[in-house]
Amino acid sequence: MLNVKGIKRIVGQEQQASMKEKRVLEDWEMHLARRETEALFQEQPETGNQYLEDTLLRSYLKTHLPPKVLEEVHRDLERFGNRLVTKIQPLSWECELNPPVFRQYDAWGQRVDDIHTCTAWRRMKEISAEEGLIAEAYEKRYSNWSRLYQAVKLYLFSSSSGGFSCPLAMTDGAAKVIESLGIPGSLKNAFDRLTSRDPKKFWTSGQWMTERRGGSDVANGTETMARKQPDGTYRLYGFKWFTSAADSDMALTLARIADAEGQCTQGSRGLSLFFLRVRDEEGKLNSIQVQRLKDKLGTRQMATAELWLQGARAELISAEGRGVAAISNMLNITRIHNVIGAVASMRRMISLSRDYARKRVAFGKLLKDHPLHMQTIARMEVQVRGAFLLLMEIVRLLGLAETNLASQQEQLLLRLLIPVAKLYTGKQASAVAVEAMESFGGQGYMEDTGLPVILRDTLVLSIWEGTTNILSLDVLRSLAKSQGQVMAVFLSTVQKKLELASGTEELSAAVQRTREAIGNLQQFMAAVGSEQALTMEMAARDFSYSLARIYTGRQRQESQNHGWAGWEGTLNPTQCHPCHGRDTSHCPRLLQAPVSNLALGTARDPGTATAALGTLCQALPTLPGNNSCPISHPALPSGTGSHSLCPVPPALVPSPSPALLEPL
Ligand code: MFK
Repeated sequence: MLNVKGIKRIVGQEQQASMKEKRVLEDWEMHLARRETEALFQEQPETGNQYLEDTLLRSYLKTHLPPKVLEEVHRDLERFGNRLVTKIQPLSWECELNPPVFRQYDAWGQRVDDIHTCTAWRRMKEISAEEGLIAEAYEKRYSNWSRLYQAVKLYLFSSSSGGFSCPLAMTDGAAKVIESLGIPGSLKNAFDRLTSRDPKKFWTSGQWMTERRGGSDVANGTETMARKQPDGTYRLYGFKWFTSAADSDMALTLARIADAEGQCTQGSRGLSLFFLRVRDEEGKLNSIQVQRLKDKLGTRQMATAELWLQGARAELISAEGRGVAAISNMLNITRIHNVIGAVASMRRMISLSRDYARKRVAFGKLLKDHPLHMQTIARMEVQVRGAFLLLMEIVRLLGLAETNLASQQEQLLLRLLIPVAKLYTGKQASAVAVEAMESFGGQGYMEDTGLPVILRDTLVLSIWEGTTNILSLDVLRSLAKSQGQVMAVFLSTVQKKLELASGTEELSAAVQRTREAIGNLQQFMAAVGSEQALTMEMAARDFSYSLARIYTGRQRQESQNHGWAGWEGTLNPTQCHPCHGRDTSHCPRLLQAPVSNLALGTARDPGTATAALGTLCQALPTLPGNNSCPISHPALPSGTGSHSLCPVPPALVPSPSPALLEPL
């Protein structure tokens, strides 16, 4: 009985317990259900007016532009910054969600080859004209500063453009080629349209260089043939394998002119440059068939197509056999646009990381209060600052060259810095985008945050417009063609600036380090001078990275020396009790504030904050196998890939070494 009673009691208790459990479970489920209807578990990172928030950009303009120009430019950029956040940014996302669609045949079997783009994409084209994103550089309202002003607008536009930066790059390149040819009468209409501010008139251009046999080896890969017509025009026959922004109005392209027997000269000397309209006035394709759209990893907003040229009518615009030399004007412009895209995507990722760090709580405090997180962002900030200053230097030199104000030395420097900057910032941007993505945790990996789009679009920057190795060889080409003069100008420019910076105490370690790097570079060049060209080719990438690091190191030192970003002392010894009255220069507690300020973009003096980042790392105990960088991060083992975060460049070593193989 007892047992039975006991059992009964147990059964009763179990029933009661399970009802209680059920109620708890129901409450819990209801609670979860309620939570599901709440808007967000985490706050979304956002950015405001990107011009107003970019302290380095604003202080650079303030220091460099003449006051009258600055006043007008500032007003326009502030307005443009607001337009970007409120109107253009939403269009950008629409472009991503509505990629171009290709329809080869209509319902009745007619071949139409229609590339349908979304309204947001077409609106981007109108906005580009309204904002004078190409016009600004050619109107030269501000003389040599017009090019820099245009580049700044493009930099702000780039990460909100939904991929429209690509057609703009090629449009700018085409306008540059036509301008460099003296705007012949037959190309006047095209030039006016490419540089128009009227959305109804504005044209974009393609740059069709890549064929089936390869994109880099243009000299041997180009099969397209040009047949002269009785009226002096040409008809082009060939297959263009990768034509970006295939919805453009016109294109510049390379082809081989066939003689009466149909024979063509092979190699680079057989290539000539042609202009063609993609469609006629009625919208009919110019004897071109669209084979298909490319299925790309990124830049999906933009139509890239394979095109059959089946007698496309074209106009020869270079001297016969001078096609590569003529299109190199376009290449140099699109490569600068590539640098703009790289700096812009780094800036965007860091701006979002920063905002997130101010909102996201983990382990009981905001991310911005975690020193390691701030150090990671600060290192990225050092990268983007160097890249930005390098970009500004290039567009400043380009502006001088385009207004006949550049000395021969400045022209040589420009020729060298374009491939150096393109190859270096392309790699930096991918590495920074990946690093920044991590700062959002799992959210960074979610498609609907838009962050993976930025990463995917960034990855192409080291590939198109010449891969890293091709650009490294272009650096060697510029050396060879100038018989070493570009290097002489490079070294004398850097050394002159170092002289100026050497009087500033905080910069002495950085200046010393840069001098060592230059010494190594000179030693390397002296040693390789007597070696085979193969040695130089093997070292071309490391060599180019060294040039980029030395030049950006110099630029950063200059920016600090001239206070391009303003200055207010950030180290206050009294804040640190344990250090009080002693040497505080390596105190992590004190250095943490400037590093956080650098990461959050609130540093009044980013140069000093960058130095603090280096000193902070210096204060950490050295791990075995470090990459012996005394400034940036001696605590990290070699091969971790973070060496280039160093505010001053590492030494060049002639043979490939793990520390130099990757920019990050
Ligand atoms: C957000 C950013 C958006 C960017 C938009 C991108 C849209 C995507 C469109 C594309 O991807 S189009 C494909 C891009 N393809 C390339 O970039 C080709 C890469 N290959 C090279 O750059 C090769 O180095 C090159 C084709 C130029 C080599 O050709 P060659 O015929 O072997 O060149 P060669 O014989 O060394 O040089 C011929 C002439 O051109 C020489 O002049 P001279 O005959 O007077 O001596 C060179 O000095 C000159 N040249 C070559 N590159 C130059 C240059 N001049 C100035 N600057 C340069 N970069």
